[in-house]
Amino acid sequence: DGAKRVFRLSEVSSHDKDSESPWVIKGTKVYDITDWIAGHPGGNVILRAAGGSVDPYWNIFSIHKKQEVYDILEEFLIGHVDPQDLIDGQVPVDDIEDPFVQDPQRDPRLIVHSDKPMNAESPTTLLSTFLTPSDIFYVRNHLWVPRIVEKEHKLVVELDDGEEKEYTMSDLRKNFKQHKITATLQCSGNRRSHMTEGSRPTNGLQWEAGAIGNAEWTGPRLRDVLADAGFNVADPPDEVQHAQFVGAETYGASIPLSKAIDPRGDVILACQMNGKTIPPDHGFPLRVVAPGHVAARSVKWVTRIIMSEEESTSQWQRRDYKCFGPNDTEKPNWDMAPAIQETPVQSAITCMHREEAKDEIKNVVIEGYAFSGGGRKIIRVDVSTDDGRTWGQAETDIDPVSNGIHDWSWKRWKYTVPEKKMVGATVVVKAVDEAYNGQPEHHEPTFNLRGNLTAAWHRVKYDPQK
Ligand code: MTE
Ligand code: MO
Repeated sequence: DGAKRVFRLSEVSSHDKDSESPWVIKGTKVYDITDWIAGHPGGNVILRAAGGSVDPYWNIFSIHKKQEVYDILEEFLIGHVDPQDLIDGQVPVDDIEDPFVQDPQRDPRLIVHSDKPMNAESPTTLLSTFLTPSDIFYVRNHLWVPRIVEKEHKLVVELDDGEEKEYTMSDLRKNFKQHKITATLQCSGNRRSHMTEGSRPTNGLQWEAGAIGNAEWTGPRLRDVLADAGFNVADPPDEVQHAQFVGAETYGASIPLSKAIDPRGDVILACQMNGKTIPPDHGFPLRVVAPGHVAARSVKWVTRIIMSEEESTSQWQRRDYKCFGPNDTEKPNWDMAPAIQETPVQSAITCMHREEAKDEIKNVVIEGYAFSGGGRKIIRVDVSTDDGRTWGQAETDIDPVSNGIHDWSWKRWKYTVPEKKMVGATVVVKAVDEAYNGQPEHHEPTFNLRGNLTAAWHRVKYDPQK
């Protein structure tokens, strides 16, 4: 029985991150995690603890402190630490550096869902401008914010034949034409809490409607950099089907080759956000912006691009960001569903306020956003103030046209109603894009356990106090 084996700490420590069979200790038990790494939600991050105790890490990454995780670990039990190496019955552990201590300060107006890693959304009342100011742009971090010195930052482009080319930030700024794209980034979990309320509990951060924002991004086209690195963008090799991106803190994701090299796809390596250096939380100094695709593919702090036959092998490509049917509540067969790339039609109400009264007729102004993936233009926003029985059309031409070949930006909309019609009103919004795609009326038919791509009609009861 393997679990009865006893190991000296010196032996455990030889099974470190560079070993072929990494081990960790939890309490005084020893686990061989070799077979867990591929399926571990945080990917290789767990290797930081290899060769020693996982406890100080899990004290920081506290999402691990639940039975479900302990049960998985138990499958990899191989034995115990030799009692002669214990002090007061415990494995002596070194203090580890908390990778989050370097995280930046955040704007106190953000609504925080978790702080290590930082996940915070914009209050929707602040999403009232076409461009979302960077300081209130939602933050969705899976890990810590890597501390990067711009002068030392390198981007490596790895081609399918193994050739690599390296770029500094100065190369990317000076040797390539800089493109300015206005693009909306939306987390696949935006409005997840609405799905939970409207149907059943979902797993994941319970975002309201503020995990979305629109910004101006500037930098070279990915296509141009790939061409410079020697990739044949005009006639790409059949073996290459995906462009994988790796972030400095180990996050990874990929987009299909067709998007990466599309001269009209506007994928850029952004060096700027809203005309300034990108803030640390949003990818300083370099992030991919793949407009029209779910924001999870716009990899922040990008250090490596790999042109590959395969999608990124990361958890965030192969697991989390997928949808299954409403009935699929057991362990899904992850390989059966494609990774989310382009996103469906979305719309939401962001605020309702009484107009300053010019005369006796008082109006309520209802505002919100509407957005569709794939650069598909929003052609209509329908608003109802009687819970969907009758409809009117919102005004959508209130903002400048976005930069970029397709419609990568949300449309903000406005709908004005006499206040007397708003007594007890339930306001509903739904939008239509240029492919005449719409939004589902209810959450249940699109329920998926992970609560991804919540996009049913947004309903809000009018509250005159607000
Ligand atoms: N890139 C890295 N390197 N690490 C991350 O955790 N999160 C992704 C994406 N890119 C992430 C990343 C997800 S899921 C989203 S929704 C967006 O970044 C969030 O971008 P933002 O924090 O700038 O709003
Ligand atoms: Mo996300």
